[in-house]
Amino acid sequence: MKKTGFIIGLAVSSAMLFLGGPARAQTPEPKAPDPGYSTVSDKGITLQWKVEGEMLKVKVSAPTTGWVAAGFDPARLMKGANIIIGFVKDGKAVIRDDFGSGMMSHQSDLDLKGKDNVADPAGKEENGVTEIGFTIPLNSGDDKDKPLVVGKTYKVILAAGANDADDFTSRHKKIGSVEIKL
Ligand code: HEM
Ligand SMILES: [Ca+2]
Ligand SMILES: [Ca+2]
Repeated sequence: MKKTGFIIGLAVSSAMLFLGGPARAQTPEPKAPDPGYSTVSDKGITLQWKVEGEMLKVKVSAPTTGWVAAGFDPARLMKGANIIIGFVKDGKAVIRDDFGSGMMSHQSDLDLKGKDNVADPAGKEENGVTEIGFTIPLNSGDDKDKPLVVGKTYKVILAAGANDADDFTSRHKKIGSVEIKL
């Protein structure tokens, strides 16, 4: 009887070792920032950014299977912000260049007679977390974006939609606001 208990104990503890131990499984480490990127979070939404020449590389992530977004340099609430919004559907990132057309509304730059300046769209959805990645010009010359100057500080609004909201229209579940110094 004693021997069986010992063997079972041994089997369980080696299984735990194999799985990396119970403590690690229960408290996952927070995701380390990607190398070369600066990171800031608010309300569970994370913004990572990196200046590369004339371009800004950006990643936005949040615990949702719906859309995530960042709005650069708003005037008031959503108004005037260069909003980039996207989601991952069937493993593919769909990302749109928008503009805060009102305090509580946004439209695509294309619909506002501007240009879509989003390059390198990327994204993934893992364990209920969506991350989108994209590149935008620091100064696109489009008045539906906001020129960004290295060395200056900007307000960035962050937002995330509900689970499964793979669209550009359903209201946010979470809103955050951060400041970044480029
Ligand atoms: C996708 C469709 C969206 C709809 C229908 C929508 C709608 C609204 C509405 C009705 C409000 C005012 C009430 C409230 O606080 O909930 C609001 C506020 C706000 N929204 Fe949106 N929004 C959308 C997307 C976005 C996006 C993409 C962003 C930013 C990236 C954003 C950022 C904000 C911010 C910062 C506020 C102000 C919150 C405050 O300080 O009171 N929204 N939005
Ligand atoms: Ca644009
Ligand atoms: Ca824009």
